[in-house]
Amino acid sequence: MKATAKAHTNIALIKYWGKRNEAIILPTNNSLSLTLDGYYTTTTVEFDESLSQDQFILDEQIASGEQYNRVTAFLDIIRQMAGKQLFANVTSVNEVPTAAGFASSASGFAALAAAGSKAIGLHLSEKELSRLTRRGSGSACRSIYGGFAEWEMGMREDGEDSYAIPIAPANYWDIRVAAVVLSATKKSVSSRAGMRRTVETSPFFQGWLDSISYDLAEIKQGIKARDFQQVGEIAEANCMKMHATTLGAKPPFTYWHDTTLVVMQKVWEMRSQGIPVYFTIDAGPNVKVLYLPEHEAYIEQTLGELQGVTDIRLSKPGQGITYI
Ligand code: 2P0
Repeated sequence: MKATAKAHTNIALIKYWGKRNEAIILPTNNSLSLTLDGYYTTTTVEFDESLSQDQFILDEQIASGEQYNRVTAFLDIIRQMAGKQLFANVTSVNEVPTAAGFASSASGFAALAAAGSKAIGLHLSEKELSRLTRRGSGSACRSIYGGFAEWEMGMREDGEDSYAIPIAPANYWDIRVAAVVLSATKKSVSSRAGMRRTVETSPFFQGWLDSISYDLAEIKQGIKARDFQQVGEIAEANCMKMHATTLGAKPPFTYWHDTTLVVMQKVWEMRSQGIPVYFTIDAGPNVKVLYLPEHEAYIEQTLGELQGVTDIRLSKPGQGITYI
């Protein structure tokens, strides 16, 4: 009744932005990501007949409130699948510095789903595990796989066909991601709230949706050909379109800070000098810069010199779920 699993976070190159069902987390579009080796969560789940409620310890602290509620709600799904009414001790350690601007929810729910389902005796395929993980946090369903993964939105309203599939493993192509950490205060609009507001009010949202199938086809072709320019161009353009939808929302908002634009402009400047480098940005101010290994030293130094940059963290493609 006990299992431990490790999962890495991922960065979306084609963004998940919009839900068609909030209760069971069904997206409005397919998304595609790269799993990263630098950031991960290790979680142990032990179901125990003597417990009268779940306990969740995150980074050696007893969790409560929203954090605790999301974990118990997710364990409820696992209990229901297994037909067992048992409570659990959950212990998680995050190697995802929140300051790096990566959501720990992706690695967190992927590790929880893997350890929890194994501990309770469910023998899930990767597809089933990804589908389960989606219920905790959408982007987490992509972290079941290493390397490139695509979350297929599915057509059904029960979510049975909404899960990630592997596109290419971690060792397929060594492309790198630098997380450029900016000195910024906590964001005022969460990704969940921002997504909802955009879907409900932004006239640009339909344009976003209409552009997805082209972006997906092009980026998959780029991955297949290991064409860095094609992958980078599409990823950067897709990120810009996602952020454009927030400007059309009511009330309008943006996740960018002044320093976000400084990094973006530096990336464009390096590119104009012939260095293949691109960026993507999630629901926050930090910028993730895509580059090839041979340009690592130059890019790290150039970005590190910018005002407002507090840290740069480098990552390679990472592995999918592992059991420990
Ligand atoms: C992504 N993001 O594809 C996109 C890009 C943010 C921008 O997935 O409500 O925390 O838990 O399903 O996964 C952030 O949203 O949302 C996210 P929920 P999640 O990575």
